[in-house]
Amino acid sequence: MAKEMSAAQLSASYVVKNLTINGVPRRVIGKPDVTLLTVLREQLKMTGTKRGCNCGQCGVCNVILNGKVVRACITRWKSVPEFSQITTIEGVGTPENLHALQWAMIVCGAIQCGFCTPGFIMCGKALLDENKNPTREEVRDWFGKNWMACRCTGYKQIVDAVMKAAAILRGEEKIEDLAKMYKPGDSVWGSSLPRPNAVYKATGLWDFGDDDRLKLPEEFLFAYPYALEGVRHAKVNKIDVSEAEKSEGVNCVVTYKDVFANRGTNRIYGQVNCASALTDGWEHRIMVEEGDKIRQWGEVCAVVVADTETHAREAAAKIKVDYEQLSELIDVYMAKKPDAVKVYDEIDGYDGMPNAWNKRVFKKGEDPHDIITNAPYHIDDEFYSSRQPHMVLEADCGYAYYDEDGKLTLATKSIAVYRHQFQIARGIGVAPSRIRVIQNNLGASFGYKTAPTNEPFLALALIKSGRPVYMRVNMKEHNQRTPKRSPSLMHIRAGADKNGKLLGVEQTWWIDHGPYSESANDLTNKSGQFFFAPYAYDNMKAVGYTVWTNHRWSAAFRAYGSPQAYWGCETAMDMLAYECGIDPFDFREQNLLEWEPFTENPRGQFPSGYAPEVFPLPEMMKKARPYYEEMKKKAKELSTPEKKYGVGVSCSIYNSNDDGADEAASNIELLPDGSVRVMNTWEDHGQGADMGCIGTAHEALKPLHLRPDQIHLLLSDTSKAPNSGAAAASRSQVMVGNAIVDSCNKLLDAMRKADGTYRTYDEMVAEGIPTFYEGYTQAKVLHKDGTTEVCSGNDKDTGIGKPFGFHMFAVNLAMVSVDMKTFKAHCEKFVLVGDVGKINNYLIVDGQQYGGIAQGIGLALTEDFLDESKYNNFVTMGFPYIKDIPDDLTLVHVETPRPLGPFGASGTGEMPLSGPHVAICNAIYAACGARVKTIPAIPARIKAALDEIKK
Ligand code: MCN
Ligand code: FES
Ligand code: FES
Repeated sequence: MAKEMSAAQLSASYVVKNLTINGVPRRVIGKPDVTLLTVLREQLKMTGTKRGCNCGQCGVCNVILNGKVVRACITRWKSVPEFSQITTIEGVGTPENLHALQWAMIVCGAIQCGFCTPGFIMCGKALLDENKNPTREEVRDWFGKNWMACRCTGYKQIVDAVMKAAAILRGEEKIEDLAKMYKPGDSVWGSSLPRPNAVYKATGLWDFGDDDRLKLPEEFLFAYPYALEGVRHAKVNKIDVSEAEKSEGVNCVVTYKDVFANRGTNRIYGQVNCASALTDGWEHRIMVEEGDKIRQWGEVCAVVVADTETHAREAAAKIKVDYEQLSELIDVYMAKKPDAVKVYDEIDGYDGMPNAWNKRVFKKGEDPHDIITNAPYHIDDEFYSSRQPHMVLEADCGYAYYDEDGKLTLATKSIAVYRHQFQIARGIGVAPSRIRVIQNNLGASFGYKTAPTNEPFLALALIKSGRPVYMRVNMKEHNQRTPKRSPSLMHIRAGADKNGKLLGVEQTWWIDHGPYSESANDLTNKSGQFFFAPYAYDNMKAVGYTVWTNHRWSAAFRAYGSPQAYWGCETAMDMLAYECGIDPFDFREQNLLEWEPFTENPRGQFPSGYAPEVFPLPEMMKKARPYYEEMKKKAKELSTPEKKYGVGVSCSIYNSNDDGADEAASNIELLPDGSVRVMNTWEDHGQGADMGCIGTAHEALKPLHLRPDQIHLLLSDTSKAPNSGAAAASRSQVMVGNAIVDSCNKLLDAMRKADGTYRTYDEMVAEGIPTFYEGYTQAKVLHKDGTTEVCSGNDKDTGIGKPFGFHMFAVNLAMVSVDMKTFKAHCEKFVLVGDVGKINNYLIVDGQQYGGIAQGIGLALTEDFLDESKYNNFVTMGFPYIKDIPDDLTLVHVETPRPLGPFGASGTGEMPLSGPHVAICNAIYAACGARVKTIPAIPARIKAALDEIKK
């Protein structure tokens, strides 16, 4: 009889299986307890199957196992039956021979960042294998049942794709017809041409950062950032890494001492750029220092560099940190109390800095206080917005190496490659010119990666070990450690006359920015810049504070600052409408800004004292009205005492360039075969930078009659492309777009002959004419006389300035049901009437807007980030799955040309997330009378608001 195996033998034992993978018979060995995902990715290098949550909550790891869709991340190797048939995305189709569903996903615009795409295709294929004639609701049920998560698309285009694929499989539509959609007519601009990278995302060939890891040269080591979890505020006495250094496989352990040894300051610059801030912006430590403090959960105490991830994590577990716990300020209510402990004090050289460290003031007309008090109708209330988590499906990862010029190269999820180069340089002790930042393909960001996350740790690990390094954290760590949306506490007063005309508005607001400044001034400003911005009034005062706390540090999140601003003022606007006894839609319409081009009338100007370049809201309201009336009728018909329906409205306006003096560059080169190469740093989160560049350059170069595939792109590498700024503030289409146009115009001017025809590459070279041109642009406002003025920031004491030259507009309509037993609200229908100027690509703009609405629904009803020990996975953070988002989403595009926009465009990315949450919560009120003043409107808050009425 065989002797029983020891524990050591067991852990070293392997299970061999004979399988058929994508039609190929294979013999594969694996440890019994590893997952199928680990075997596929790490061993077989089949990286089309992605690793996201790694705990069964997202579906990016789906494969088909013996005809059934399974999650490879929770399927143990030992439970995979011998002789199984496994299909992965690599076995579904290739770029040359796409499956119907892959085609459909591409042409329906169902692919944005593409991180979820292989998982959706596997799941959708499993459905279509069984049912070639599903209804839309059956498709939605199927994806719902399988917990399929997409953070980008809002799901509608994915369902469109499955329906289209089903029609193809039934023989009712032909793949050849879809293929034709890939061939544009004369114009790429204004078309629905699918983005070029969609085909690789649909076939699993698009490598994200963690896919790169498996294909890096073998010299790469693994770097793990060790953090003290569970402690938000503490004084650190000692960090002992001696045991970790001796641990198996460890190359070195990096601490703050190494940073100082490298003459780094150990600080990251927070870009506060304003006279009102009491910090110099250098308060953000890279690594925890002995004698200093921990100021938030998950501060990195050391980076362990080892031969494998397992060894790095094992060593990290041996690090000992001796600390003294301090009182934790977990929200702005606590931090603004007069006796609150200070987040910054003498320990860190910011002696005496109050927790409210930045003050912004906006004023118009007279002080409105008494005007509001004496107004026939007024409201006076407090509103609170949540710490919304970004919930990307790809956890933070990246790698570092020295390039061929000896530059310290960081390949990460950065969506601000030049900014990161500058932000971390002093801190790590390396000149910016010696740092190269490259953007990896990313599984979305939604703004968190405007902040440096792993970049300094990667750099320091590379410097100390002298070896190239890779770093990743798991999804739980990612959720706990990455920055979030800033909560805002707003006290708002507003008054109207007896006819419902807005007389004055007043606000004091407090932004909880966690412990670091990270562009906080721009964020804080938004609540002044857009305070009742759609409306006309004579008198306004708004005073805002940015406040330190010990909760998550904040960074950009799509729509940056405007969901907070509109949560306060568009709820207040709704409340005031009811006070006046006027329908909220009519109330908004009758109070719209009295705009005319270049007006000097303050009633036609934004709170910063300038008139926007266009003001399409009157026309948009007209377009929205029939939907509103129809939705109200429907809500009335559907309402029962058990389930009540209501319709809500909100208006929102958001900027489309970075605050103040924004600029961008883009270069172009004519190539020997007559094609061109466009070079810039329009970083791609998944929004579609490739198509944005191609659409814009194609239109600008129309006289050359290029095909889209003759426009090559070299993007987001600081050594190869000029600085186009961050892919933030929905600025890239306008800013990078204008720089692209400028470079194209210069090239065309150089190529143009006297007779109006164009020189070939050879002719240019023969005549000694350069083939390379630099494009540049600045954000500007246009004056009546046709001159322009470069944008400028807001005065700290009055708010006056011209921060933005481009704006986006939205009217949001939501129909919501409230279950009167469970108090659960559900968004049943959403209509977005939007104006983003002329549209470059409809597939993309539709996708951006559906996706933004879905995030707005999450913001309104489910998403939050409270205690990190609980709010660290998609389910507890309230991720909106397909059944949380209605299929009934309607987009109405109003395309008012922007005078200074490239071919009339403005941006679109953030517009759809500025105001939907308010329309939804206003609809809850319309349905059942519950006025929720804190988002998310979870059942307990709806119930509490109803109980309030009964009192
Ligand atoms: N576009 C267009 N026509 C217009 C305006 C824009 O076709 N009139 C297209 C552009 O070509 C681009 C897309 O729409 O492909 C977004 O353009 P723009 O509004 O200029 O925004 P950016 O390219 O600067 O992208 C950033 C923006 C922001 S700030 C966040 S946050 C965001 C977003 O876009 N994060 C996203 N969209 C996202 N989408 C996905 N899938 N993932 C993210 O992380
Ligand atoms: Fe497997 Fe998320 S469900 S990675
Ligand atoms: Fe679905 Fe980005 S496209 S997560």
